[in-house]
Amino acid sequence: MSERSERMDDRATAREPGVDGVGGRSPLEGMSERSERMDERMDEHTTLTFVVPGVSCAHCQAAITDEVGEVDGVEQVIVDLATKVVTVTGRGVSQADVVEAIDEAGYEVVEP
Ligand SMILES: [Cu+2]
Repeated sequence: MSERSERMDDRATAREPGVDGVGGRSPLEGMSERSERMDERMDEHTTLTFVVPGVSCAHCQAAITDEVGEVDGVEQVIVDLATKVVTVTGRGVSQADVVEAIDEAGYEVVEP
């Protein structure tokens, strides 16, 4: 453990003499690492939202819930009649697949 952190300090000192005691990482590196982690998490568990203005009643709600529910990886579909927003959660869900499923149900997704 201590050997490893010594090495990291050496590397940080070699590249950026000013950075000391920040774990051997520049702020920029920290940012890219964070966004990589977010990508991994998105692959694990995804929440996607779609605006579907054509949704107006319980029938629309059921049709979209059924169709989108069959998309690979989808765990939950919430169709909000008031906001016309369809919220899909699941694992590794493809946005294109959901749009297609909503289309098959007879509704159109628009850009927010
Ligand atoms: Cu309806």
